[in-house]
Amino acid sequence: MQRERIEAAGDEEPGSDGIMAGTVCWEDTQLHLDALRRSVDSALDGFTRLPEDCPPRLREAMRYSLLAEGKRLRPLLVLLAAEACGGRISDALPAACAVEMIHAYSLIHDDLPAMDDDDLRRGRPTCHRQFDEATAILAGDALLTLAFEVLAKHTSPKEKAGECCALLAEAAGPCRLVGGQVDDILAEKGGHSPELLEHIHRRKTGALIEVSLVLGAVLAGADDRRRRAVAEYGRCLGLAFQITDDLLDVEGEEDVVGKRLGKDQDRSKLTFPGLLGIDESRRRAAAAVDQACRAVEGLGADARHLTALARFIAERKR
Ligand code: GRG
Repeated sequence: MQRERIEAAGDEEPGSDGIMAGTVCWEDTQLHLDALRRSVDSALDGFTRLPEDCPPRLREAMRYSLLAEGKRLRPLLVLLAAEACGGRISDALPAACAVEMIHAYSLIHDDLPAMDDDDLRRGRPTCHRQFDEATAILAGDALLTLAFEVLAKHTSPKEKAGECCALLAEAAGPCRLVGGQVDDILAEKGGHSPELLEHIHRRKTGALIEVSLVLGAVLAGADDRRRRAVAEYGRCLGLAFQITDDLLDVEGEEDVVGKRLGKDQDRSKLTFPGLLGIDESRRRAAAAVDQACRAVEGLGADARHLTALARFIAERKR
């Protein structure tokens, strides 16, 4: 897995002639994202160098999952939204890390035997396989709570900390991330429709993606127009991301994606390709990306990297 590019496996650029986003081409966006990703990784490392009171095994499990090579999509979205709204990357970095911690916790718990029962994540044994189930559950719990500690203590400007905690809690809570996960599990028992599928994914996958953009906008002090624009971008991007994830489960390469594939079909899971077929799923992902790009058109050149990233999402290989 290479870290120099934004994890597009293989050498091809998204789109046959490269993506031009405003005045910037994909290579510029990649360089920018690489630099931002390094800042995120270094901040995540810093936030998880926990004091001696934290049992070493717990710290190790938290860091094992959190610092593994993920795409860092959500923290990048926090930072790019802040940038698109005229804010400072340094102000948005703690929120970016908090969102990645929530994401990592949700992956650890999703992989547990009681849920998806997966052995492989981010190209390595899942947390409960590497450690044990109890440690994995607790590492997830600890990342979830640490996310809010980081947000409450390190948000700048300080007056925004309460609003950011509330936004993130709502997105990760019973009506959105957790609720979407519950409905996804229940949907395995039947009642399939495209509307239900979209409703589940807007919460299970979309909520964290959308809130990432909103947090960036809030920290940049964006007005309502900008905030709505990036939120709409996030809503559309979340959908495109999930459809692509479902397509990768059918068409992807296991060693590139870094997790077991074909499992949605094995478990008759509700998926976009399963319900709509591959071609219609691709069409919907492309339409959602177009809609995402249109949503941030009014933000001008500051949103160019958001546009390029959206185009990449539907082309990703992992
Ligand atoms: C346990 C509360 C709870 C929620 C679990 C995250 C999740 C909800 C389920 C994971 C199952 C899944 C494949 C969801 C589809 C979208 C998704 C979250 C993919 C993983 O995110 P990436 O591709 O992963 O951004 P990396 O490793 O790159 O960060």
